[in-house]
Amino acid sequence: MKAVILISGNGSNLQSIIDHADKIDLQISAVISNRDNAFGLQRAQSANINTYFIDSKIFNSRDAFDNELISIIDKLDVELIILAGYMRILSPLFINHFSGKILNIHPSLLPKYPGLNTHQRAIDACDKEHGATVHFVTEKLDEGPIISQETVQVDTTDTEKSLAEKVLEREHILYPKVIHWYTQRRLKLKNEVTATLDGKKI
Ligand code: NHR
Ligand code: GAR
Repeated sequence: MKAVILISGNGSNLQSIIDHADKIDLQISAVISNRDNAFGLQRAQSANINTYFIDSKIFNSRDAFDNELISIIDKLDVELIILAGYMRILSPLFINHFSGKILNIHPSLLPKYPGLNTHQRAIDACDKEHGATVHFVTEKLDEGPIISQETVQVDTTDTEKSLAEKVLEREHILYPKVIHWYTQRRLKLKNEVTATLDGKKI
């Protein structure tokens, strides 16, 4: 199955997906970044994957930016859009155009801690457990149906950095697993609100 991957930064999840691509029947048609200095762009180039940088500064609205994104992705003719550390909120225009085809990995046990700074927020709340979530992307930020989660223990000695590293290690296992369910056509979004695996509600 053909997919496009959207990134903004380091791209360690992108790397993990590249490394698993053959095993999970995934063909990465392109990697798109909204930041020109994203290290993930270099990772993609090293793997001979086409890259695009879209500069938000040359568009005067979120819709104008997302229209450019839509036109690139439409030409790629992909069945799946994978957000992997993509840090820009997507407009309803984009979400409706690709409804049911967008996955995101978020560094918290959603519905806890949508948005940013999730690791520090888990530490500040003295949580004993933290983790990562893969969900379908819908209009409401980080509120799309949850597909699967990985949990880590939070130690009293953990810092934001050490916790982020522990969570990332699990993300690198979690995301390829869920993407494989999708490429096998076992995973669907029904009526914008329900994720199903093998026809059963998750
Ligand atoms: N778009 C929609 N419509 N729905 C979601 O669930 C989305 C989304 C776009 C990205 C990833 C998300 C995350 O996993 C994601 C989910 C960016 C922000 C944000 O506040 C929040 C959550 C996520 C991604 N972005 C700021 C913005 O104004 C910019 C922040 C920055 O550049 O540092 O776009 O966490
Ligand atoms: C990951 O922890 C991912 O869950 C998180 O950013 C990191 C990206 O790392 N995503 C978000 O916060 C989305 N807003 P990576 O670039 O090394 O894959």
